[in-house]
Amino acid sequence: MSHRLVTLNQFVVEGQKDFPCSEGKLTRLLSDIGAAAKVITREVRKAGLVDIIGSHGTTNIQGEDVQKLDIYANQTLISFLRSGGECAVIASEEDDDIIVVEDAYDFTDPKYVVTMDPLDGSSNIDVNASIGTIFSIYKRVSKQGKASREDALQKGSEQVAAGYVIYGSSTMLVLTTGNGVNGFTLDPSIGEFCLSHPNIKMSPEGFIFSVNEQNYHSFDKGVKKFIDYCKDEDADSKRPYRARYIGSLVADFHRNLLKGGIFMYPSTEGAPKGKLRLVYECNPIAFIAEQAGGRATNGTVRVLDIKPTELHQRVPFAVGSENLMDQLNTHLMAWG
Ligand code: P6P
Repeated sequence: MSHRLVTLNQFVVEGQKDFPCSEGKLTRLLSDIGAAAKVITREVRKAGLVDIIGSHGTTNIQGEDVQKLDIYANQTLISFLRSGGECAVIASEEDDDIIVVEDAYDFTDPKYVVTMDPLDGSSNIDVNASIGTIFSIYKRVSKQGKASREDALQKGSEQVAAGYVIYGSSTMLVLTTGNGVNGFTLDPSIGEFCLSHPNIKMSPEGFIFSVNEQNYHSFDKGVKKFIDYCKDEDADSKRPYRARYIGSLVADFHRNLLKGGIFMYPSTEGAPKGKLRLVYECNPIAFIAEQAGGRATNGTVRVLDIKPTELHQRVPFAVGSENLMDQLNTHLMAWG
């Protein structure tokens, strides 16, 4: 039986019935993000060619300024969000402070906040490893007038939607609006994100652990003991654990989402508060993980319960399948 092709926009419009008060504004906002992702895909796909037609920061043979891809991704998303009119304020990992979308106020009453990491893992571009765009959507909490920084400093539990785009062997947008997780693969032949992974669930039994063991020496004892547990060669029950680490959060998480596993970026000597950012990376990934049946903590508390105090605040991060999160917690409780 041929499967009905469902595009991202169709899926979100059909999902509007889950939001009784929906006026299509979230639909439009998600459509704007999807459109920006298509444009970013086009540039990412030819990144390898830049050296032929001019390296970053110079002009190419067309005389165009060749921008660093993460700056390009940031400007593309901001442009689509500004013109879409549904976003009151943007907080981007690429910008020091919030971007209040004032011109939207002239013709709409924008209700939403977007926080984003426009292109995470961009250091992997030169080696053609997968990279990603990560985003969260909140309802603004500021009442009237210009949106404020408080709008972007809400707890992750307040997210109305979150997603990421992974620019890998194909471009895929993974999205939750609070009713489960769905994956949409970009079909370049029609230029549409099509539903390819409906109702994604993270296996409650994962066996992949993903951590940069270069930092092992400076991990807390409980983290070391957990890693040793996963690697314990002498275990009577040969544990089928496997180590996988790409060094790109979206790629490492996406693999664990589909196959089960745990990703950790604990605090280290070089990053005592952790490396990953609560607002731009940990909250959206945590929301998706929980919606797929997984869990996400900073080692002690649920990530979505942490109240951000600064836009670029970093936190230690562990996200994954229930069994591995339980094992990590057991070792942290025993060893600290
Ligand atoms: P490390 C990429 O630079 C990034 O921000 C995340 O995507 C990734 O998970 C992490 O840093 C990798 O950091 O220290 O292991 O290279």
